[in-house]
Amino acid sequence: MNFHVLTLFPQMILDGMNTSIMGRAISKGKLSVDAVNIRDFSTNKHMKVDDYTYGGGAGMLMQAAPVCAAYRSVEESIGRKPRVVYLTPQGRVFNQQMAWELAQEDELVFLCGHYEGIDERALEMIVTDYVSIGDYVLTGGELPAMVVMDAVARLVPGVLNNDESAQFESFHDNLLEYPQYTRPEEFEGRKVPPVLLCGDHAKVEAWRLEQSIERTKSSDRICTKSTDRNIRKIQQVRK
Ligand code: 6GU
Repeated sequence: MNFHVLTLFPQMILDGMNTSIMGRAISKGKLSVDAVNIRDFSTNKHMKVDDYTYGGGAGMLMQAAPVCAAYRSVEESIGRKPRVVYLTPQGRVFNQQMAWELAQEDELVFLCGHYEGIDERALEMIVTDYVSIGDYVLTGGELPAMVVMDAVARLVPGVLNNDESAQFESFHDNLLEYPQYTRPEEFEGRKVPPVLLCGDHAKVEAWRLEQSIERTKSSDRICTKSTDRNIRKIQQVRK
């Protein structure tokens, strides 16, 4: 998977993505992250990329020309038209299904806006997907782009090792994670749930599933179309 990020702050992307699991995946050649500085495509003698909005109002807008030129440099380097994700509070709210869909691509372009946004004509010309990461306002699209890239990258084969990927397999899909414990058995008076020490694997699995379902039900999130199947599974173990 090759990520191309169009941004005024390339260092933020490179620093954020060359760390931990993403950094390891880049070293292994499973991922690449290319940060394209939109300012490099300004034709203004002061390298200006923004201007006042027609019709008035506060704030500056990123101009169409440098944004389109930065995009075209990527299109040229990969030799075809890729999907272009524009990070904006006006977009579709990102979720795991969107992560799976984006993970099917070989190349993804992320467009990060700043100031009050980007000239609508550039968006019409190049953007294929408008994505938000939630209902709150951030100062720019770089953090949202990194959030989306992290969620997509961990679905790319070879990015996670076996231990890291085992925890999101099989019927635990669509459920929140169960609570987990490591040594010691008692910490400041709080004991590990005894079922986890009983050695009965089926019992442990049933308890974890039950905890997952409780957590999912008491949250206002995640579609639980697998819940009925999971409840039957717990009942089977109890029989
Ligand atoms: Cl994608 N951009 C900005 N600026 N703020 C956000 C966002 C995106 N998603 C949530 N808040």
